[in-house]
Amino acid sequence: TKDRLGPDSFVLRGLALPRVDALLPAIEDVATRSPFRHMVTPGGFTMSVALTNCGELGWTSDRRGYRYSAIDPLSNAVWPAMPAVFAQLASEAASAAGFAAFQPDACLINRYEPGSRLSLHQDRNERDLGAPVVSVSLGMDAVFLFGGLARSDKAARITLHHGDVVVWGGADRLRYHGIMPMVDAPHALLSRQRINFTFRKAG
Ligand code: MD5
Ligand code: FE
Repeated sequence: TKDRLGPDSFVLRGLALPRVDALLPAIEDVATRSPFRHMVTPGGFTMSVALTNCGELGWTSDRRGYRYSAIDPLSNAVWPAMPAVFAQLASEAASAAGFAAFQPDACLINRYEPGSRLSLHQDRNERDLGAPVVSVSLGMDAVFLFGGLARSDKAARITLHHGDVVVWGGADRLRYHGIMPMVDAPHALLSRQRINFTFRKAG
């Protein structure tokens, strides 16, 4: 099913389910070369979400700011290539939501554990804000906060389940959003984890 979240955003419920068996080992391969790590924000806080990246560019944070980089600062090498099963899913999801010819050059992989959260923020480090963001949820359920264009706008709460794919574009691309603190409710396949990966056109 396809639920509309906003004027230009959609949840494609369960779209990733047929590919889970291929996605999990691909994530393992990425994490072997560029491990999940907790980055520090410019404000000096260590993120409760652990992250890694694949593709040409990866999102990073440190005391100097947020940026996309071709080099993983932990391995000092390029990020792992985007696995084919990732690119196929991103393209299928973008098409289903009405965004043709989506060619992401970055994939940020977030790992949540019980208690992890992502406070309200906008994603605006990508060069082309006309391109959508495609996000895939695996493992434990999460409560997604979907706000407005001002931080103080009231946020709607949407539960994202294992296998759901969300596409944000157009007028919704710069809306504030976040993830509520994760409840400890183990998932059958991923146990006490939620993995979310987001495809972006960053460069
Ligand atoms: C997550 N991650 O579940 C979310 C999914 C992040 C992040 O927010 O920055 O890593 S992506 C949600 C998203 C991305 C871009 C735009 C909008 C939402 N939006 O306009 O609401 O780990
Ligand atoms: Fe975000």
